[in-house]
Amino acid sequence: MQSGTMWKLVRCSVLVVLFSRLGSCWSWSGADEPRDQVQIEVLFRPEECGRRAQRGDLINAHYDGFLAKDGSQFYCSRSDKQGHPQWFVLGVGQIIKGLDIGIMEMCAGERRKLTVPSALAFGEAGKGPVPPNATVVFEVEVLSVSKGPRTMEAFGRMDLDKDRSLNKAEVKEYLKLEYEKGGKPRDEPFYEKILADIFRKSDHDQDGLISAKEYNIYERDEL
Ligand SMILES: *[C@@H]1O[C@H](CO)[C@@H](O)[C@H](O)[C@H]1NC(C)=O
Ligand SMILES: [Ca+2]
Ligand SMILES: [Ca+2]
Repeated sequence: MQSGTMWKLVRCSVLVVLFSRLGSCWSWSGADEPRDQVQIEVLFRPEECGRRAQRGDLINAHYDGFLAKDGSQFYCSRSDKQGHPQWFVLGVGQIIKGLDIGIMEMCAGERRKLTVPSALAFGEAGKGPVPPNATVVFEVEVLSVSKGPRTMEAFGRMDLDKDRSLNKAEVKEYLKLEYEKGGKPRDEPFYEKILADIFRKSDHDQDGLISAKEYNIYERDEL
């Protein structure tokens, strides 16, 4: 008698697990998510929307990543990587494709919710906590949009000693000029953070210099 009750309990919890699995499967396949498009929902747009982000712009943003399937969070730029917002050049593959697409035209202060199919996110393999073929949702808040350094003309101007490569001092000088031109000079730690980010993403052989070739990678399909 007692073992019978026990068995019922076990069976019951197995069923509950089964049903909750099925439930999430159903909502998963039932949700009509396009496989090749980023769904963009504007959550907030400031009344004064300044420069709209374009390919090649230098963006500073916070983003949180969630699995569409169950809403669980897999990334938080407010706490991961020391919690400072991410610097990246838009539209050149420094971030996942879905973000490159979904952040276009955002202005400083704007917030968006981006639903990104796996093909434009972590693909068939998934990555870390993101399982294979997972649709992901990003909540993005853009903090600043500025003209990025990604033109050959800019490269020429940055390369003060004309040795066809950029060291940190040269890039920093350029950034300072750009921010001062925009009427927003910043403090040293600010520039150091951007520099570290730019070099981490662009100096592929880590020799402390961004060569014309390393720089050019981003230019290829702009020409
Ligand atoms: C992911 O999707 C591809 C293409 O639809 C499929 O071949 C593959 O089996 C899927 N992988 C998993 C783990 O579901
Ligand atoms: Ca140089
Ligand atoms: Ca290098």
